[in-house]
Amino acid sequence: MDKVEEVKQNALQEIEQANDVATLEAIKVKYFGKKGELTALLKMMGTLSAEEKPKFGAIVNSAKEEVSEVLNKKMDAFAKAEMDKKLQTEKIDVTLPGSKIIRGSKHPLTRVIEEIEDLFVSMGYDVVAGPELETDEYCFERLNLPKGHPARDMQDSFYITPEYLLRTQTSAVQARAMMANTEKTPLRIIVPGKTYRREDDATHSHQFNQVEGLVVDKNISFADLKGTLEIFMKHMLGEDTKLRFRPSYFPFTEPSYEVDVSCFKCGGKGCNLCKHTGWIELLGAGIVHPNVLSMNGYDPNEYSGFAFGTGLDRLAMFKYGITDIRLLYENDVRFLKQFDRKDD
Ligand code: 2NM
Repeated sequence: MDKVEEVKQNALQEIEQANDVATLEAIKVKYFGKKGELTALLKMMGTLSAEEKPKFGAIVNSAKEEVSEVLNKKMDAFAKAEMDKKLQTEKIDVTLPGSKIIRGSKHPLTRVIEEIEDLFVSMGYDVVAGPELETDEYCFERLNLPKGHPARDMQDSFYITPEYLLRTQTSAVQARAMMANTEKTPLRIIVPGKTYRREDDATHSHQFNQVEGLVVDKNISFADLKGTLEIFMKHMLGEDTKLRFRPSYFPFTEPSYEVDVSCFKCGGKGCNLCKHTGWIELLGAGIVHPNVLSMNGYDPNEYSGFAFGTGLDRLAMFKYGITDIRLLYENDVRFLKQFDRKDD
């Protein structure tokens, strides 16, 4: 029993002198662990008589309880002190000014799209959107490209199933707009949006942006197309811009044209940008094929129309002097920051 009292006093003294949690943990192991001194005392009971056992057990247990209570109290005190210290040093002053977030800038493609939308809306057009995952029906069939048409080979497309593909051009939306207009009233729409083709280099991206326009009305002629594209290009590239129409082929228009603009770098004299021709090819256009009108519910004897399409990436590149199309899709802030404008 003297031994119990001695161990207890030693333990209490050590606890008293401990200055940190680690020391207290060590004391806990020293006295309460598997090979601890208080644990060892309990094990001694085996050597005692049946009469002595309960008495001795009670004394050891009361010593254990006393030591453990003092130990736990001191541990709690240390933990609290540590928490108080943390709360002090890690205090956050919510009234301090925040760190500045640098304002972003509009992507050059967004600028070009918005500029085009504003112009065409001012001329009475609607801006229309449609699905990027298209059906064969709207991407080809309703645009005068029946199955087996050689022009389908012109496009290397991303097919998802034999029926569904990522749209190769936004004209699919124009077919949708013609079908959706069940009253068959005149249409004036532009469709800006993402399109997809299987190509990828400095001038081609597998995903690119287009805008296509469609006007369907009575007595629409080539003059309307020419005047509209002139307004469009002068607005985008400068009032001095001239247009040149060359005959071409598209399945959805007849006649069809490739449209060149006079080089805005050299003014048509010839330079490296226009490959010394003075012209830059920028648009495709034409008079809507009568088959397209009738396949989408318009009577070609009553209505006529014009349509055009251009790549927004190319337009943005020319407008801002960007030399690699991939810069438009890399999201490099050093590139994007160059298009910051105060007027946004
Ligand atoms: C182009 C070039 C020429 C076009 C045709 C149609 C529609 F819906 F009327 F058939 N939409 N867009 C068209 C015509 C697009 O892009 C180079």
